[in-house]
Amino acid sequence: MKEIIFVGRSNVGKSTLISTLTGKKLRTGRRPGVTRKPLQIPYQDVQITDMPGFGFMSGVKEESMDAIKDNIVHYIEDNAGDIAFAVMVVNTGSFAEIVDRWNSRNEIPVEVELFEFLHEMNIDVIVAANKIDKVGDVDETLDGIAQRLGMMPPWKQWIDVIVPVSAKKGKIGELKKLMQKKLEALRAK
Ligand SMILES: Nc1nc2c(ncn2[C@@H]2O[C@H](COP(=O)(O)OP(=O)(O)O)[C@@H](O)[C@H]2O)c(=O)[nH]1
Ligand SMILES: [Mg+2]
Repeated sequence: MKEIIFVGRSNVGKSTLISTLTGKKLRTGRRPGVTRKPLQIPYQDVQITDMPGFGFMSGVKEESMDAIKDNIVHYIEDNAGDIAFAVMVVNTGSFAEIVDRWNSRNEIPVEVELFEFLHEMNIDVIVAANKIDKVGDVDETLDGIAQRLGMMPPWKQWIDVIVPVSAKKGKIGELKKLMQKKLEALRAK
């Protein structure tokens, strides 16, 4: 069966977003790292896979965080043929700061690495810019995300890639539409 993978840093709202999309209750929480193993949830004629969150988690050793990243990469490599597309969920308000912090240490931010890896694997990516309810200047912030992912601002040039959402407030209409468009293209193949 075809699947849509949801990836992203811990605590960005992946599980909340999937719950809002599917109507199925998933464990969400303030405590990062609740989702450790890929979790499959039926969605229309495909399945959604809630991937473990990567990045810093309090109480989790650095080796375990690397292991989680390796698991995600292996999962994608092993299942590439079945992956219809990916939804990369980001916390809109903190994305730029986190990416800049990594860059200043001359390290590639995990989300940038993953975004590029998915493209190398020929997997289409939707960037769900979540927690938009907490952002003041939406356009400026989304421009900053686009630019850091290698897409020339303004972000409005990339409305088929970047979609602002608020999983918590149930504002996910545009994401649903974009997912639908991709699923229909897939069915028509
Ligand atoms: N303000 C706000 N909070 C959100 C939103 N989506 C999720 N959250 C909160 O972010 C926290 C982490 O959510 P969760 O779905 O567990 O993140 P995950 O680790 O990526 O699966 C929870 O406290 C959610 O209620 C959103 O759109 N806006
Ligand atoms: Mg989760």
